[in-house]
Amino acid sequence: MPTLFERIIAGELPATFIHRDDQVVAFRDIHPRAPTHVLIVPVKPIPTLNDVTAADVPLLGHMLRVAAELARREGIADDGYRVIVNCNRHGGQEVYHLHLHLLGGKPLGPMVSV
Ligand code: DGP
Repeated sequence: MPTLFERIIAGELPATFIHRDDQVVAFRDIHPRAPTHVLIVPVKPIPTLNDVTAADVPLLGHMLRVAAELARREGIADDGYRVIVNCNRHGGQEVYHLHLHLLGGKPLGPMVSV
């Protein structure tokens, strides 16, 4: 079964894309938690951060560079932003296709609410 994000990448489901290259896409989150809320998603469907291998290290570095470039393009780089990876149940992961959340555009408050 393809993941939800594989279906978005394939164009089977709609999304607002702001970046696409041979390794990574980025599109706006359907339920934005901040004025800028973008998901940076590898084309390769790695389920969780736990599944990353040594071979994926360049891909993860590329994802972070894309996040920083998109932050600049979104105009949030200087004020600052947050990049999040949720992993598994306690991390609140909903979609089991690795992704970065890029959040910004307002003060984001404490890192974790307890
Ligand atoms: P996570 O909890 O880290 O797995 O985050 C999954 C995010 O994916 C969540 O913030 C909502 C977003 N999302 C879920 N379904 C869709 C969708 O169909 N389109 C878009 N653009 N985002 C989605």
